[in-house]
Amino acid sequence: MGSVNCRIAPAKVLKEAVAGGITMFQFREKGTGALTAQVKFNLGRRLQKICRANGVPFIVNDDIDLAIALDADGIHVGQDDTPALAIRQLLGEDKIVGVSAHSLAEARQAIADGADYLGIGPVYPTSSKEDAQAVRGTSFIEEIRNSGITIPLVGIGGITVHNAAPVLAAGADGISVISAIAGAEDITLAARGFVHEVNLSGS
Ligand code: 3NM
Repeated sequence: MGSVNCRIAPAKVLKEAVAGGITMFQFREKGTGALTAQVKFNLGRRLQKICRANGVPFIVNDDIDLAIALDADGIHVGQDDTPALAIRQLLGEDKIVGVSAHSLAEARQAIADGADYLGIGPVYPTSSKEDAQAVRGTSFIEEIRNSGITIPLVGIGGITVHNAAPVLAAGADGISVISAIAGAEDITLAARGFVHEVNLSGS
């Protein structure tokens, strides 16, 4: 998530989500009204501190310079961002590299380039990404999983606590969420609900 996804202070959102048991955080400062430059850096640093204090890996979306400046645990890139291969070469083997894939070919290429995990979506309609691709449904996760790909897959796009189970049943190892947690009335409860779904699925 980023500041534009939050109805209250992002640091408070993150703290409440951490209290609910989230296992990874991605700083994604994008979209209309997103922070830039020093203010973006400052927010990233603030959120990273919360993650560090709680043992939650902190990943930066897209912004390689910020990931390096913050010494983030990793970076997540889409197909239009810096290629995963260049990022892997730049960051070395110790950092987490995640890649969004929207086809089996993209998934295979990302793995060849050194991706540690894949974001697969959008599973359901989403309003959190202005340039989201066509909805892929859960069958796309099944297709990727059944293709012999073994690295972790996280489903993304329109996932709520009510529709997460089919995503996990299709073969996702995890669930990636913006609005259903950051925009929730009770953020901790929402995060806890997802943890429950993941635990139920045995993922
Ligand atoms: N990436 P929400 S969908 C950031 O398909 C992002 O790659 C997507 O937000 C992809 O949980 C998406 O609010 C938005 O739907 C996820």
